[in-house]
Amino acid sequence: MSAFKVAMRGTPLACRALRPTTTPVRLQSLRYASSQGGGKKQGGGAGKFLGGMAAALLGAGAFVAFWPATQKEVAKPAQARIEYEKARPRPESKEDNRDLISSQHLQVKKSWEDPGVYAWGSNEGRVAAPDLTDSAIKTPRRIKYFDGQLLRDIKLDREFGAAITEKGDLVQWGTAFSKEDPQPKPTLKGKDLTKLAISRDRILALGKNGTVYSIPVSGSDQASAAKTESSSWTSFWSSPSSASYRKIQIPSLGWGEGIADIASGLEHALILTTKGRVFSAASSTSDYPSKGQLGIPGLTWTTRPQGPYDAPHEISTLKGFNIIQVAAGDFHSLALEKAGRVFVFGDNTSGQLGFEAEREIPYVDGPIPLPFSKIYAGTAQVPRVTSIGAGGNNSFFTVEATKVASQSGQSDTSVALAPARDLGRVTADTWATGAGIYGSLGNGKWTHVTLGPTKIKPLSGLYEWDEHTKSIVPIRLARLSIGTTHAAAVMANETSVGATTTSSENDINWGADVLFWGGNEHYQLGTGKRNNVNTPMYIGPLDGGLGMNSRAVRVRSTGCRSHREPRHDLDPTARAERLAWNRGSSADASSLLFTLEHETDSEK
Ligand SMILES: *[C@@H]1O[C@H](CO)[C@@H](O)[C@H](O)[C@H]1NC(C)=O
Ligand SMILES: *[C@@H]1O[C@H](CO)[C@@H](O)[C@H](O)[C@H]1NC(C)=O
Ligand SMILES: *[C@@H]1O[C@H](CO)[C@@H](O)[C@H](O)[C@H]1NC(C)=O
Ligand SMILES: CC(=O)N[C@H]1CO[C@H](CO)[C@@H](O)[C@@H]1O
Repeated sequence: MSAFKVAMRGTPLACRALRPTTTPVRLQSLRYASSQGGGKKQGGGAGKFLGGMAAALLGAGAFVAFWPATQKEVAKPAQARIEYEKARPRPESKEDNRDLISSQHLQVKKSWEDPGVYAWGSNEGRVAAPDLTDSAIKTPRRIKYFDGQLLRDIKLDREFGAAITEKGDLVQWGTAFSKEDPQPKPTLKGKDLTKLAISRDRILALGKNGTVYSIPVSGSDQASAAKTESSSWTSFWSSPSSASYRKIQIPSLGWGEGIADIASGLEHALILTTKGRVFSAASSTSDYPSKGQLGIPGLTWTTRPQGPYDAPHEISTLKGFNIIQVAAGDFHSLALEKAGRVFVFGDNTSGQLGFEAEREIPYVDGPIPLPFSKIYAGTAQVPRVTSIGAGGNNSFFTVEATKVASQSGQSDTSVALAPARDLGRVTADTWATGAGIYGSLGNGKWTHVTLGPTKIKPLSGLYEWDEHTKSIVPIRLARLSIGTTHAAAVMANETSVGATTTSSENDINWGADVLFWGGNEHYQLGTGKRNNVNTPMYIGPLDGGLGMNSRAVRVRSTGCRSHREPRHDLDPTARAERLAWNRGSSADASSLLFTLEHETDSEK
């Protein structure tokens, strides 16, 4: 039921109906609180609804109503600090009016005009705020260095940060980069880099033409690389550049086969080719992977073949499967096949491989399929895994489940309950496995290990009304970003970025919802508090102020209309899309950025 109420959230009608008055604010926060308490009810649905309303409610300034998004910090609606607008001067223009009724609209506009990066969380390594010596940054704050910049990628560790600029250069900062001067600095330049993966002490960067570079995190190692790294490395040293790097040579690439993607854990990396093959490699200089995360049974430090120890090896068990995505946690790996099957390998001590309890095996050294069909048995739904994510000791899966008539022919009550019109209906679900003691499973529980995937209910079974097709559509996830103990998700659908000078003055822009959950001891969730959170929640607006919640902004450049002209000097080779999302929170910090999405061959 609540799902269908959610369906109304994106419609202009809903927006207009929700003019700032007290009543809806109260009602909604109560409703939300009760659905949280009910546990089994669609708490997420209600949350989503509230989230959707945020845009409309901003004028009322009732933003505090949002904080109850966790079970731990259930805010009493009565305590919600409802502030009313002081009598403001009459808005002079349509844009002023929009800014006034919606801080979402304002935020979308700001993100177009002043792109940049917001970071928060642990600052012990001068990562979240290189210019400050505070040990933690409690709420989103801009990293000044990136003001005005659109980035291609960014990854944060507790002691170092790495980003790729619009031009494809690598920028590094943090104390592990340089204790003396942790400020951001360009290091590897001119390689047209598009994507980053970080390990304990090395950065892997993927160039647009498919070259994979391995760069030491430490600036002094970069300077004296040839000396510090023993002879086995030297034969691969490339000609000197500002930062010493190695090219990772992928053996036996086929004709027309390139590198599509990279992912990394603390000690290992996965490399995906455009033909769906997967290679794994050691990626840290301090420890050789020993928990099966390479996916090659029998491959250890002592049995490894001659040559550079970080040479990639093809995972032969996956040969013949068309792998489209790879993901890596600290010590485990996931690979997603086009047909929707997922393979897991590596460390399983927290249950991060998702197997139901059969026997205790601390790790699995070759890929094994995770049977989601078993998990959906008896639901009259056929599951297909659509994306994977991993970080720390956790794994995440998004699944599309399609309603079908009972295949078994047995007495399956759910079929009897499903009217014919529901056949073919698609539900988008999100599942988590692994360590849950910090709340990173997002399932409302604090558990040490999982004995199989657990559904993140607030991110599952959501629907909304699609104005264009005039139908109810599932709300999917656009992206997941997984840190060591915390995670963030950007919801996929229904954003509004089309407000123009000719459309109604109530036609406002808004972005996609961003939710955060998990470990928070370094303030990495951005809530301003330190308590861990075990269910997805919104955080306050960027830059403080009168706003409601976290939204990502997604827009094609042609859709930008505002007082100040947005930047036009976008890299013409990039699809001119700007996104804001939390990405690359490898350790205890988070970032939200406005960035460029590149069209790579693999996406076509
Ligand atoms: C890829 O680009 C880099 C510089 O951008 C160049 O050094 C390298 O040779 C190129 N590799 C291939 C295979 O084209
Ligand atoms: C993975 O770990 C969980 C929790 O320890 C355990 O129940 C399960 O049997 C393990 N699975 C495998 C395949 O070893
Ligand atoms: C993850 O698992 C490893 C061992 O497999 C353990 O050393 C580490 O503390 C765990 N990390 C978290 C965040 O649970
Ligand atoms: C990612 C996603 O779910 N996108 C959907 C959003 O809604 C449109 C229709 O308006 C669909 O076509 C997209 O597939």
